[in-house]
Order: sequence, then C-alpha cells, then structure tokens
Amino acid sequence: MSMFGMLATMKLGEATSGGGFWMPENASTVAAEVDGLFYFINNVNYVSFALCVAILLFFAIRYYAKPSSHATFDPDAPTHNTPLELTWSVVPLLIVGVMFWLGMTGFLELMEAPSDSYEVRVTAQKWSWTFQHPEYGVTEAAELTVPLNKPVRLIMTSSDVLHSLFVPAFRVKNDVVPGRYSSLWFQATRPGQYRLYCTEYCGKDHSKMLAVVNVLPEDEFQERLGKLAREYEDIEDQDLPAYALSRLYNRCASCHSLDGKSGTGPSFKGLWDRTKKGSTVFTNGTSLKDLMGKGGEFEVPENYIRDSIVNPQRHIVQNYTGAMPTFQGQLKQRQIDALILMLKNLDQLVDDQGNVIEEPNLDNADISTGAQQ
Ligand code: HEC
Ligand SMILES: [Cu+2]
Repeated sequence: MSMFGMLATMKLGEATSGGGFWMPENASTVAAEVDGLFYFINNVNYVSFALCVAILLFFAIRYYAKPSSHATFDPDAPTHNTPLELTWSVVPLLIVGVMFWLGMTGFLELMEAPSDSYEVRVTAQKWSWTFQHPEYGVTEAAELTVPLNKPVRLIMTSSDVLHSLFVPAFRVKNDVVPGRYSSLWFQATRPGQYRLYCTEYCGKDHSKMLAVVNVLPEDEFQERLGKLAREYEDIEDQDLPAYALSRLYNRCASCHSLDGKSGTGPSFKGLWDRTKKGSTVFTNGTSLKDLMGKGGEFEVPENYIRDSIVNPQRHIVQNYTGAMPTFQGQLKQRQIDALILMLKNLDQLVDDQGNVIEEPNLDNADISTGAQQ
C-alpha cells in the first residue's frame, strides 16, 4: 500500500464511500488517497490555527502592559532560544515535507495510466461531450459507459475551446485542449452513475456541458457496448425517428430546441416544413429555394439536412453564426438518416411544448430519406 493509502486508512478523516462533509461520494481507487491527503492537510491547518490563536491569546494576556506600570527593560532577558527556534522551524518543515511527498507521489500516480487500461477517446465541444470506444466502434454522447474495477484511460481533445473534464466521485480532472491530446485515468470501484462536468468556463452554455459516467460490471459492460455497436443497424426503419430522438438528439440539444425557441442554432420545430418549402434564408442573402430542385445543389430537401450535419459551414442560416461543429465521421450514414427522419416526423414525436411523447404513433411516418448525395 502506498503512503497515501496508509494515511487514508489511518482515518485522518471521514473518507467513507458515501462522502463526507467536504467530499462527495467516492468511487475510484485513488479517491481514498486524495481524500486522505485532503483531510491530513485540513487537520494540520485546524491544529496550527488553534495553536497560533491559543499562544497569541496567552501572550496577549500574560504580557498585557497595565496603564500604571512603566515600561521597563530587563537587559538580561533572553533574546533568542536556539532549541525553541529549531523546533518551530524543523517541525513545520517536516510536516510540509510530508505534504509535498504525498502530493507528488499521488500526482505521479494520477499521471501514469496502467498499461492495460481500457481506452476511450473523448472529444469536447461547445457544449457537449462525445466518447468513442475504438474497441467496439461505438460513439456515446452525454453518457460514458465504463467497466467496473478496470483502469480506464481517457484520451481527450477539444474541437473548439479549452474545456476540462472532471468526475468528482473519482477525484480526477484534467484540461481538454484544442489541437492537442491530454489524458486522464481512473479505476471505478463501485457500479453506478456519476456526474461528469466541464470545469473550465467555455462560453454561454458551459453549465449545460454535463454527462454521466455509467459504471457497469465487466460482463454487463461488454453486453451494453456490443448492443450499442449494433444498435442503429438492428433498428427497423420505422423506429429510426424515435431512435434518433432518444439516442442522437442529445448531441444537438445544447443548440437546437424542440419547442420553437431559438438557441445557438434554430429550433428543430418547423425546420422540416421550412426546408421543404425552401424558405430558409442564408447570411449571404440567398435562400434555400435557389439551391433546390433539378440540377441544384440540393435536389431533394433531405440532402440539405444531410449537408447541414456534415458540412455545417457551407451555408449559414441567417441570424446565426457558424457555431455548429461537423458530425462528419461521428455519425454513421444510417444515424444521419435517422436524424433526417426525426426532423421530418417531429410533430409526431414531440408535443407543441417540445415534450417527448411517450408512445408516438408512427404508423404513417414518412421514412424516405431522399436520394443519397
Ligand atoms: C454548438 C451548437 C450546435 C450543435 C451541437 C448542433 N448544431 Fe445544428 N446548427 C447550429 C447553428 C448555429 C446553426 C445555424 C448556422 C448554420 O446553418 O450552420 C445550425 C444549423 C443546423 C441545421 C440547418 C438549420 C436550418 O434552419 O436550415 C440543421 C439541419 C442542423 N443544424 C442539424 C443539427 C443536428 C442534427 C445536430 C446534432 C447531431 C446539430 N445540428 C448540432 C448549431 C449547432
Ligand atoms: Cu466546456
């Protein structure tokens, strides 16, 4: 056991799995050590604070100059005391040395992922997280499924600005930087769902940049990822719109509402009608109508939607900016089709307020995705 672990088990604090006054629940192998060091430093602070105040009060009272007494100086009074000075220098030095040692070894432990770690690629973008599992060919959004009791290494990058990934229950955090890779590792010790935050202010909807870490026992984990890997293939065409709404829309939700309110991007409500009519106007003054029809850029309106998802910068809708990231390579063809069908059948999937209808009636759903580009 490392010194860190020893400290934690010495019960210097209340590092229980349910968390304590200072700390949230803990669910990773390093959490007890991090908490142990935190409580150690905290307790040293309490003791030294109490000691300083007590000595201060003692001297203030003991040597209080009464108004009647004249200040007299005793030329033989002690001016220094070597043992005393050594004590108050060496003891704190040792304590601070212990803090440094524990902090440094713990830091090094956090930096170096075990070589048999399960790898996940993380992409941060305003204002969502995507998690790719190369071993399974699965991309998750807003949810990260990981195996229990197995080291997991996140290899992270950002497609826009600086973000930071933080899972309080695991006591791990690292910056996610555009144009380079950073990494993080943890080993979850308890199954369950834990909050994942962005902890670097990254713009307007930073506070919505949340995800859940779903820790599953190894066999359930494999089953779940296997299922996710086949999910969009196995699904009936008829069910694609509902699939897109429940499984893919969370990647669009931070910018596109379902209730008609415009956000960073236009609301999805009414988008299909507008697209079909070609009434959408772009920042350069042209309208979608000019680009549609035989020989045009988009022969069918479905292709405009498809292009908006993979080439969002090509045509920018009036009153909006080019804030949309491309989903090229992140969504499979069939998933993009599913999104198109979701937009086409949105009226059947959500009510006027944008609330998801529990059991939508899609018997007459329009499930044609138009010609492929
Ligand atoms: C970071 C914010 C953001 C995210 C996330 C985002 N979009 Fe967008 N989207 C925009 C903005 C801004 C526009 C308008 C500018 C433009 O045309 O590119 C837009 C435009 C669109 C349009 C064209 C709208 C129109 O009125 O013609 C479609 C379709 C679209 N997005 C689909 C999606 C889908 C599907 C997703 C999720 C898979 C998604 N977007 C995710 C910001 C976003
Ligand atoms: Cu962020």
